[in-house]
Amino acid sequence: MRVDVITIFPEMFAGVVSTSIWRIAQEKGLLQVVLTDLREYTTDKHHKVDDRPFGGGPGMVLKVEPVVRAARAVQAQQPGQPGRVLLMCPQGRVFDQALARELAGEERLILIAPRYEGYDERIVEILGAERVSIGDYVLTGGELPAMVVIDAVARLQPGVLGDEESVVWESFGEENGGLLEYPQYTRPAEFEGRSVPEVLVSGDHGKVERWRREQARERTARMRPDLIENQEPGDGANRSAPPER
Ligand code: 9D3
Repeated sequence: MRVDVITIFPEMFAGVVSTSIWRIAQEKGLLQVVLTDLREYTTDKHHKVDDRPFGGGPGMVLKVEPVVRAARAVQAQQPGQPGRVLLMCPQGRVFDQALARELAGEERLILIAPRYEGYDERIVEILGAERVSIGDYVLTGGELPAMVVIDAVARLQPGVLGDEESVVWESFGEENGGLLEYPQYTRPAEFEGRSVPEVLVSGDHGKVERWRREQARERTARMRPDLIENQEPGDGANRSAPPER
């Protein structure tokens, strides 16, 4: 999979792309992250990527020409495979595991990470871009959201994680049957007067299994009741459908 990122801050991605799973995925040839500096696609002498909004109002707006030129330039590097264009945007479809899985099946993604208060709407129209948000909180730009999307998609590429984890993912559709994780403990068995739950050291695997299922259900009901409400009894699938945007 090739992921292009169009950004005015490529240096923000440098540490992440060269670390951990991303580096391993790239070394194995499973993932190629290509950073493109938007400023290189400006045509004016001041390399302006933003301008004041028509009609007035506060803030600056990302200009259409450099973004469209940059996207077409990276698309031309792999003719016949334009790729899905994602525009990181607070008003977008909220990113979740279902979208991560959908995107993981693509050969090519082009992520546009804007700064500023907004962007020229023609970027969406011309590039056929899909708006993607990572949740309901306000950040200073689309760079971190782009990294979140790449991270979630990269770990779903076959071969990126160990076999064990990918098999779990395939058989359940959702990790842990759509529930939150059960609590875990490791050595020492006692620390500052706190012991690990007796059942975990009992050696009774059936009992451990039942305890974990119950803990996962109880935790999910308490901390994320929305995950339980959307569950079809028995199968662990989460069928909540986000609204079309
Ligand atoms: C005044 C309206 N603001 C929207 C809530 C303007 C605005 C604030 C912050 C526009 C862009 C930004 C920067 N954020 C992103 O570019 C962004 C984002 C986010 O802030 N939260 C969650 N997902 C995303 S994806 C891109």
